[in-house]
Amino acid sequence: DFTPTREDKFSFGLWTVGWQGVDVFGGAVRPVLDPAEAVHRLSDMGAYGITFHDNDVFPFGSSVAERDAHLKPFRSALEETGLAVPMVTTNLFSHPVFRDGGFTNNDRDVRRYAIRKTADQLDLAAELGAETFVAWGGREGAESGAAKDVRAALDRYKEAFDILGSYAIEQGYDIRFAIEPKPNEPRGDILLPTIGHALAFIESLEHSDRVGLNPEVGHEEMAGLNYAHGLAQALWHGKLFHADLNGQNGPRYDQDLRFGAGNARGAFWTVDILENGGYEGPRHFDFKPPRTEDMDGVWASAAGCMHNYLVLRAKVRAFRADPEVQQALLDARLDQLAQSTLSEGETIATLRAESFDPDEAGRRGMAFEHLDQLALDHLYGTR
Ligand code: GLT
Ligand code: MN
Ligand code: MN
Ligand code: MN
Repeated sequence: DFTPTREDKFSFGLWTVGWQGVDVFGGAVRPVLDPAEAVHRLSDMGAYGITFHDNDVFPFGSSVAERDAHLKPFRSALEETGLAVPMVTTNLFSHPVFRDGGFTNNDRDVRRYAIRKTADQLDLAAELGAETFVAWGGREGAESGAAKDVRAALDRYKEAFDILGSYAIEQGYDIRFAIEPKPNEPRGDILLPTIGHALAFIESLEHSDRVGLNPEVGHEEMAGLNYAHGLAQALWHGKLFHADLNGQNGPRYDQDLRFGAGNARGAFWTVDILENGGYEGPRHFDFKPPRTEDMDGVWASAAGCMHNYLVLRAKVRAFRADPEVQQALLDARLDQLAQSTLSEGETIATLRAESFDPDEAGRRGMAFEHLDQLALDHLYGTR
């Protein structure tokens, strides 16, 4: 039975089911989705949470009164359904003022405005009990060389996170920031393009303990990278604060397909690391129901994200529990990889004193193909 429940911790961005299909080549194909209706629909479908940008709920430039008026029905829907708001984020990319980005815009007044806009949204995030504040810097970047001094831009990027981190601490907000890397689109080249770039950047921040990652499937795969490996390294650094799940077919434009579509084998290993790697956060879907769909298709696509996750989770569990897989893991020496290379007290001298025959060791096969075939058999449903 693949019926989603709240314990599965599925959450959706309001901008995903609410995407009207506007792209570079055409306008809206679907009606505006009322945020309160999205809350009810997602709750009925078995999701536990909804996430949003400020301007997904109230228009850019809203006064405090206008903002509250737009938030009112949304808040009521949250109360009626008990749906959580685990994550909140700011739109620093749609309005023309952000044409060159927010935190790293060459214009100083725009950067100051971007920080203020984010602080306002941080207040709302804390009020709604969000644990995570995502920062996707989609407009932070360049199309040309001299236009962006990358080192200065990184100084400004750091400055923004340092200021916002201090603000969150001063306000007593129990909230962590999660940077979402992306290599390109909408900018020709985006700053902090991959998990690795972002991890290195985070270490330079004043409140680095409060800043981690929100990696997205498609964004890593656009760069030809292995998403599950990226998640594993983020976990290793203690930095996997959130995850954007969707589907992608290799290096091309950001497809934002429903989770499980696109690279299905990658999705299997994604679920494996999320379920078995110590991640406890939401399973957040950031997809765009294709422009071919009407609203029925949108909800079918959203249901598909959760269904595919649950199907893959069952397959991953069966794979890990399979005795033949456990033997194959031993044959592939995963138990040895988990062991320290030198034992307590051993030194380089110990290694020099031991006899090792590289030719003999060089003849050993690793037995990985059999192991991977077992995984594929589980994935294909032939085991
Ligand atoms: C935008 C982007 C996503 C980000 C969202 C958060 S907005 O839709 O394509 O990948 O996660 O800002
Ligand atoms: Mn995303
Ligand atoms: Mn994307
Ligand atoms: Mn997206």
